[in-house]
Amino acid sequence: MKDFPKRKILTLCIVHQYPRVLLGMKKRGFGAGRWNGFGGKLASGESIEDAAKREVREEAGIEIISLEKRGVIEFEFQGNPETLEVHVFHSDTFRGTPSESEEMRPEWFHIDEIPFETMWPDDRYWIPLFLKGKKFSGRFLFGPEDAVLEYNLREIDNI
Ligand code: 6OG
Repeated sequence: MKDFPKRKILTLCIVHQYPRVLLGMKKRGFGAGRWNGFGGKLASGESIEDAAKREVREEAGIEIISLEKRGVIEFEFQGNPETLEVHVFHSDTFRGTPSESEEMRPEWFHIDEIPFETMWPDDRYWIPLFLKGKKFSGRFLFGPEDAVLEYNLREIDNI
């Protein structure tokens, strides 16, 4: 049977309280061993924004009060017909204290000490825009060992 291109929608939320960001060490599953924002797949019937809030609650134990969509990034892996469409959210207000879950271990990082070496390789391209308050859209193609083979990234006015 022919492989039809598939698209999976995911959320990614980074809490940014200047001069710190809240990241989580992914303990299992896709991206395990890397620091990242919090997020995941949509539950059925759920809006993208509600999914973003739910994932932060489940993974970091905090209740997001306000969030803003800042970016949409498409990820493709060479030889894999699936496209990941990741909706990136910024939040600066939440209730509660971040706590470890089965999936993530949260930690605050100063924005000058973001651990890019232990993050998905695309992050060093778009996180600087994110921290400057820009909106962006992009696409990354990964090859062997998750190297970035091609990418484009642009600032946009509206998202
Ligand atoms: P689960 O499959 O565990 O959610 N994600 C990525 N984040 C970055 N920075 N780069 C990528 O490049 C990513 N691919 C996926 C989206 C996976 C989480 O990981 C994010 C979700 O927040 C490939 O439910």
